[in-house]
Amino acid sequence: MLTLVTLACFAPVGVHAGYGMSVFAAQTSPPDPCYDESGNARRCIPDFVNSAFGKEVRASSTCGRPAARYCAVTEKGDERGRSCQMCDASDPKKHRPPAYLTDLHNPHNLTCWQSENHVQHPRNVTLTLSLGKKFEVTYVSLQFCSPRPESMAIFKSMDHGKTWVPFQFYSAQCRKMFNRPSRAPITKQNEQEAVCTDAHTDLHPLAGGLIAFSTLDGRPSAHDFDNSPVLQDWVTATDIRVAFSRLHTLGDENADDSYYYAVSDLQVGGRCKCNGHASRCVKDRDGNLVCECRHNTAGPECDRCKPFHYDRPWQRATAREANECVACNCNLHARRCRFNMELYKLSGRKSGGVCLNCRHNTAGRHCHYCKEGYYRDMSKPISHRKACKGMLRAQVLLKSLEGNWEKVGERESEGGAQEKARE
Ligand SMILES: *[C@@H]1O[C@H](CO)[C@@H](O)[C@H](O)[C@H]1NC(C)=O
Ligand SMILES: *[C@@H]1O[C@H](CO)[C@@H](O)[C@H](O)[C@H]1NC(C)=O
Ligand SMILES: [Ca+2]
Repeated sequence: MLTLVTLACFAPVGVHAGYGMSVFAAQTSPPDPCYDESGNARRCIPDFVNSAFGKEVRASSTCGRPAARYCAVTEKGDERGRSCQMCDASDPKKHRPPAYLTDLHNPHNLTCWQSENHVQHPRNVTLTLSLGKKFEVTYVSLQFCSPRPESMAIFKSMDHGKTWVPFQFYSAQCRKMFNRPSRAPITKQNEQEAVCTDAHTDLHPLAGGLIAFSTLDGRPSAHDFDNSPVLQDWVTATDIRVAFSRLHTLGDENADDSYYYAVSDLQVGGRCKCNGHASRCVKDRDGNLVCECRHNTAGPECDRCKPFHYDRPWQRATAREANECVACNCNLHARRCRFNMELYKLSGRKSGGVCLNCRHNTAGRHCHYCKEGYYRDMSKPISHRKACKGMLRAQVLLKSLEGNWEKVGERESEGGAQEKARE
């Protein structure tokens, strides 16, 4: 829990840290973290950020339209009281809009989003946040202005909101609400499964409570994340949804205006997902967030090799191995190539690129010899545009005759050698 709070404090700072540095950066262009001092590719990853910061959140219910009274329950010793105020969406002093979920979090001046009163089970209230691209999410946290919910769930989408899978459930009654056991252990067999816990579901504290879901906490392969495609997939999300399923009540159901959900801060801590091939994410021409891909990779998540770099299959970078994409070797005679798995395996997993449409009268997998009817000009390197020369018909004939004579010569000398050996 402590680490989560620390991370949460860092996140908004990171968002602003870039500005002061840019002047300096203009003078001495900073080294590219995706390459070492000798220019060799190495793994690089974007900064850890609160990816929810400043983003729009859609709330299925928000108070103040029409203006309505709400009453915070207070406790002093054994005495319970109510402190009532108005929520009015048309009054900037009294509104509690979803934008307050992701604004700058100032603990001395909390700004809270708030739902309508008493949207109670089986009805729910959802908050939906689009991250705009794939992120690797480390935690999702909520700080409440109301008591924490009796039951809630966190979901994620990996396809921009088309489908959703549960990330985590919280409930004082896991079995009844979500049909799951409480605090079920996570094993290697179910690392990609959401669990339900009854922790953090107390009515107390009445305000200021925190819910922090750490995506890797308690998952056995977390220490070997590099080698766990299951967990890499588990932490990947394009969208986050929080569903508040059930309110705590105090048994005085007629005091509807005492029960609502209110949250001062929603954070989604993580890194822009670039598979180890980019150190930052930027807006593209259409305003979409994309990785700034290095290592000859391309795609929104650097999830494929860029054109002409198909000599070995795409792979995620690891701490040990950058796994950069490698250009096909076509001796400057082709602009396109494709990957061939058979050849790759035959080469001992070194090279599988096959050049397409060799030009300049060349042929072969690497455009490394002259096509039929052309001969090699040995005064030029094979990568030269004129390394392969055309021949007249008569010359072709002569050339092939020459070849035959050479073969005859070879055979004769072989024969000679054999005879010598017999002697
Ligand atoms: C608290 O935040 C609100 C909303 O951002 C702002 O209008 C108000 O002036 C702030 N109050 C203080 C005391 O800083
Ligand atoms: C929330 O309520 C809506 C409308 O009743 C329902 O369609 C949706 O499935 C519910 N979501 C969750 C996560 O319970
Ligand atoms: Ca806030």
